Amino acid sequence: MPLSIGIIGLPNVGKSTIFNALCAGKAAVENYPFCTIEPNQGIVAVPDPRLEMITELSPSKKVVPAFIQLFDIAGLAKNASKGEGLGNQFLGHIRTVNAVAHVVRCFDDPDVVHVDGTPDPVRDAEIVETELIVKDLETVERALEKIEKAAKTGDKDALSKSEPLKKARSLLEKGAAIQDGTFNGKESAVLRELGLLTSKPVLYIANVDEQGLESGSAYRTSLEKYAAHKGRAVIALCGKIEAELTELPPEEQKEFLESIGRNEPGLNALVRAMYSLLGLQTFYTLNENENHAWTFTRGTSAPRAAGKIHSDFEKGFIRADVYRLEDLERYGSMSGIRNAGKLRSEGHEYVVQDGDILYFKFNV
Ligand SMILES: Nc1nc2c(ncn2[C@@H]2O[C@H](COP(=O)(O)OP(=O)(O)OP(=O)(O)O)[C@@H](O)[C@H]2O)c(=O)[nH]1
Ligand SMILES: [Mg+2]
Repeated sequence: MPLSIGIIGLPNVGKSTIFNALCAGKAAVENYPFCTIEPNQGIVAVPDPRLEMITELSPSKKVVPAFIQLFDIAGLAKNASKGEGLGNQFLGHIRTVNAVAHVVRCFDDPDVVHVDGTPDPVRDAEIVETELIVKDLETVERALEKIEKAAKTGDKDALSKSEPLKKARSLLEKGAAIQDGTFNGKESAVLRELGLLTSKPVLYIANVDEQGLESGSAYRTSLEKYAAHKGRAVIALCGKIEAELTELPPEEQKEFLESIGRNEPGLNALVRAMYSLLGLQTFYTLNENENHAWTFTRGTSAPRAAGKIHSDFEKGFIRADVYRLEDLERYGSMSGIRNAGKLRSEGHEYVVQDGDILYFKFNV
């Protein structure tokens, strides 16, 4: 399964609207015959202009993009961490995802009820974040209690976990997320076992109205300032417009986008931001049968990258021929690139770079 993002936020802010728009109209993707696996779970292709460009220059019968997995998580109310409503159960769903997209309402609409009367993006974001922090604090305290009991029996292993947990506790007590702290490798390993909610990378989605989209708004600006302060990204889009867009046939979609001065749906930028939030990069393989985008994390060696395609490729790895989209644009084909002396041949130690086009040579 691809890495996953959980869509979170207060109730009624547009999470499901955005989730459904993300999953709409992408049903026939190979390997994932149904985008929406369950009503609240979907697999989404990553819109990739590089893959499109590659396919224009070097057509193939099939094109396989990269994917991410999405979860639409029900709204978190104040005191969700205390088990109020269904909130507590949904906090559990956040535990299983790799990163979080936090939808914040930045639109006025008297027809859409806001849990606290009117939107206030910073207050609203903080309500949700506080719930996650309170829940984490509870988790850490429980773990510390266990450790103290074990330590009394002389369990050295338990004792070694105590310091990282205390460090996490004091961070959470200050109202900060685990993400905002600095933990070394050993400390992180201890915390990882607990699956803390605030340890996951966060991206904000400002759900704006048309004006907020075109020229910005006070709501949007306040969220952007808040996010910048935390070193997090914001993607602004209008859930309502995105949902309407998915209903249109491609031609009309294009016209509509042009009429609002855009060349692609806001969802495309959102999915790319999610992909990079997950720390993912892409390499490509191409031939006349299939142009394929493959997902990897920074620091992956050429043989490991080959292993993503087939374990035999990794076991029998000899070398990888490497080139870039720019080379393909310039010389037209891999043989053109080779003839120009621009094809690089890399060995076991090579660290794959985002955007590399690879051709593996291997023994079986
Ligand atoms: N005006 C306006 N309304 C929106 C927008 N996005 C969503 N809505 C409306 O807001 C209401 C709630 O949207 P949902 O997507 O169901 O909200 P949610 O966050 O999933 O809500 P819960 O799952 O109950 O927490 C619906 O009536 C939507 O039509 C938007 O961009 N503008
Ligand atoms: Mg919903």
